[in-house]
Amino acid sequence: MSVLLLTGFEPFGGEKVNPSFEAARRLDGYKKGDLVVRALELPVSWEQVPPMLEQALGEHSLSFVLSVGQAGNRAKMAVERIGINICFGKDNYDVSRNGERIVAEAPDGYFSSFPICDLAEAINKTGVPAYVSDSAGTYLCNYTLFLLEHLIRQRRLPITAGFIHIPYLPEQTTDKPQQLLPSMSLDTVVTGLRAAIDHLSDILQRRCPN
Ligand code: PCA
Repeated sequence: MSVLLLTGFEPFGGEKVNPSFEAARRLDGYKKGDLVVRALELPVSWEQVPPMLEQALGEHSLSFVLSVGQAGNRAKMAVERIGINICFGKDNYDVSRNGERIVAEAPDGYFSSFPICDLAEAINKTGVPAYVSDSAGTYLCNYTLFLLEHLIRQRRLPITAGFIHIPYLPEQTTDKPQQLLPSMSLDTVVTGLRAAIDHLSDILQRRCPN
């Protein structure tokens, strides 16, 4: 079996849940063809994420890393195109970044090594709205996508990676005053992520048919 590592984040910004890890947890152990999903929760921490990713990328039989994060202002699932070499904001552990490069000597950005347009289309086909996003921001989600692509290239790993931002859960919007605050149910998010995983499994099958 090949492994797809599915990461989600711990809650941040005063929220009690983060739908990204709730969804990843639901898909832990999901199998499609030769692919099995392993879920991992990442802390919203500038310092803890890099060693965790470095360790995770060493896992035997790893083919894909799909990272997921919450983006409360988005109405659709957003398949991210690029991770940029900049970090900004205060994390859950009171550690701040102020716009410095993530890796001093690395390029300005890395495109996701996933077939992002095909993934957005596969998600849309299941009836779950998705689009290709040109900015993952400058916080921990962008950081994770950038670092994954950096480490994969640096170590020449046979792994591809990508990032999907997801909206708030409906219950996360009840305490907020905005009238037009988008949300998506956990079932819908799980359906969309499963479609993306199934698509990646098909790619694997075509790569190594048996
Ligand atoms: N979203 C944040 C970090 C953790 C998460 O779920 C982001 O968009 O950067």
